[in-house]
Amino acid sequence: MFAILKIGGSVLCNRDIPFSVKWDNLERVAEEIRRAMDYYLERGEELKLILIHGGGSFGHPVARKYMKKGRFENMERGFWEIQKAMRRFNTLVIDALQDYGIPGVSIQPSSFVAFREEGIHFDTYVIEGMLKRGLVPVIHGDVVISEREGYRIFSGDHALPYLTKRLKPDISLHASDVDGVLDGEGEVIRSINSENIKEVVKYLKSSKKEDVTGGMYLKVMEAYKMGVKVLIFNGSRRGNIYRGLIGDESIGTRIN
Ligand code: IP8
Repeated sequence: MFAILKIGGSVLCNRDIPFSVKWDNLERVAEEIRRAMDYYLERGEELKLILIHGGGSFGHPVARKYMKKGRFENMERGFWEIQKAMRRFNTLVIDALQDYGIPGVSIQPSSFVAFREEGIHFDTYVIEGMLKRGLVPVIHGDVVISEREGYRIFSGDHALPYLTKRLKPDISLHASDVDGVLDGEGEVIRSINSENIKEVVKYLKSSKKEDVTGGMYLKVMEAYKMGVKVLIFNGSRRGNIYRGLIGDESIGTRIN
């Protein structure tokens, strides 16, 4: 089984308090990944995993400090400071994984990823080599250089579709703090496929809750176009990370 799992910053951090970790959730996520790895091992299989995490209350507050009218300023210091905040967060995540015997290793986008005119520049040779050797690359949202703007935020939401399209995992998992893609009544839409995609997109586009569904609309469209099985689910609920990794589709919305 080859899975790419993105864990939203809100699962691992208290959004309102800079540099604050939800320790219980972090430990639970590591424990559930361990359990999923053991599940496959017991069946003579292997879970190949790439983990992606967002900026949480580390990258975001620091990046905001250097953002003036939509552009980054004073980045001789800012690049260093944002990178450092994300390095701290990434180290905490990887330490939690290592505590459960999960061979997580750091992939720091600010060192080698860029936005170029033709698209994202992101060489995956090393990541693929790590996967072959049983390591778990842990990639995070970060600040990166950009050909047009000078600097830009490279989000977990850039990393997930990029790596999914390129590496074609068996499953691409989006764990955030919502239960899935919701319909007008607030119910989780269990499956999005060629039969209902038009209807779902029409609803997400027309919804008044711009901030939430604007993001969800893009996520759903992106996921649908990836041509890989995608699950969008709530990673703050106990057991869901484990269930997602073993392919239980009842935990949220399945796309494709
Ligand atoms: O939370 C943002 O990553 P995201 C990374 O996945 C920084 O959007 C540095 C703010």
